[in-house]
Amino acid sequence: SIVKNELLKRLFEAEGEPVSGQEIADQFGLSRTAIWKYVKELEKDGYVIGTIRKKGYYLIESPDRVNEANVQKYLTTKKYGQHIHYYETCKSTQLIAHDEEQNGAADGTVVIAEEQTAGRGRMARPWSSTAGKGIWMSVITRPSLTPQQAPQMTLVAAVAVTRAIQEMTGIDPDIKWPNDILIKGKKVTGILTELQADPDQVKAVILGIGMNVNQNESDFPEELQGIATSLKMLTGKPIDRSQLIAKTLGFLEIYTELYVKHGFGPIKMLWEGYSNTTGKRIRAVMLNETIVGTALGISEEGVLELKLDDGTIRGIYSADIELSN
Ligand code: BTX
Repeated sequence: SIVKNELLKRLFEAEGEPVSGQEIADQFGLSRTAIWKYVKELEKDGYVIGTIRKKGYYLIESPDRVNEANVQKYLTTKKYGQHIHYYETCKSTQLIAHDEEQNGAADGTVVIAEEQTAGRGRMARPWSSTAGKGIWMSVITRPSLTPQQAPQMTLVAAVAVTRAIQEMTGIDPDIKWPNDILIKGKKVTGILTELQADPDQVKAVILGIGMNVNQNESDFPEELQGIATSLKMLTGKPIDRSQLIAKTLGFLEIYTELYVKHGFGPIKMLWEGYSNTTGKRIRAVMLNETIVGTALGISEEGVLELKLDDGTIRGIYSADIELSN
C-alpha cells in the first residue's frame, strides 16, 4: 500500500532516528491507530521497529528480502518495477509472469521470488535458485516491436544486467551469446526470453533473469560447482540484492526505450563491447548439428554470424556456444 511504502521510506531516510506516526497519519488523513497497524505489518515482513513515546517509530533492522518496499526505495524508473509481485517461494517466476500477462499486467510489472523450486532455463533445463541468495525475477515488458524484433530483447537484457553488475561491483562481466553473463569464465547470470505475440504484434516479452548474488560455492549443487559463480564469491562481500534489482530495472527500461526508438544499432554496439566471443573460434551446438567457425559478431537482427572454414558465413539463431580450438 502507498501508506506502508511511505512509512518505510521515511523509516529508511531517518536512518534510525524516530519518525512521527502522527505526521504520516495527517498526510493521509488516517488515524494513528491505522499507522500503528502498518507498523505491525512491517514487523510481520521481518522489520524490527522500535517505538519512542511521543516521538514515533524508528528502524532497528530490515530483513534481507527482495520485496516490493525494499526494491522500490532504490527505483529510478518510470514504469519498470512500479508493480512488484513478491513471493517467498514459488515454482518459477516465469510461470506466474505468464499468468499475470494473460490477466493484463502493466508494462514493467515484475515478479520476484526469494526461492524457486522449479526454476528453468532454456529448453526446460533446470535453473538452481537457492533461497535468499540470488535474484530470481521475471519482467513483463510490452515494447512495441514486431515478433521478429523480440529475440533481440535477450541482448537488451544482457546489456542491462551487465551494466548493473558493473555499477554495483566494479567488475566487468563478459556476455556469451546469446544469454549468459560470465565472470572469469563462470556463469553468474542467465536470461530466458519468452514471447506472447500475435502474428504481427508483440503482446509481451517476458524476461526471466536469474542472477547469482550471495551464494557461497557450497550453496550450488555439485554439478554447478566450478561452472557457476556469484558476485559475493568474486568480491568477497555480500551485495544488496534489492539495490541490484533496482539498478537492473533502471538500465532495462533505458535500453528497451533506446531499442524501440532507435533500433538495434546502439544496443549492438554496447553488446559487442561486452562480448567475449567476437573474433574467437567457437563451436555452436544446435538441436541437430554442430558447427565450428570464427565468430564475426552479431547482425542487425541479433543473429550470431559465424565464418566457417570453407569461407561461408552462417547466421546462428539459437545454439549453445563454446570456445573451440
Ligand atoms: P540456460 O538454458 O542457458 O542455462 C541453464 C544451464 O545453466 C543449466 O543446464 C545448468 O548447467 C546451468 N545452471 C543452472 N542453474 C545455474 C545457476 N544458478 N548459475 C549458473 N549456472 C546454472 C539460462 O538458461 C536462463 C536462466 C533463467 C533463470 C530465470 S530465474 C527467474 C526466471 N524464472 C525461471 O524459472 N527462470 C528465469
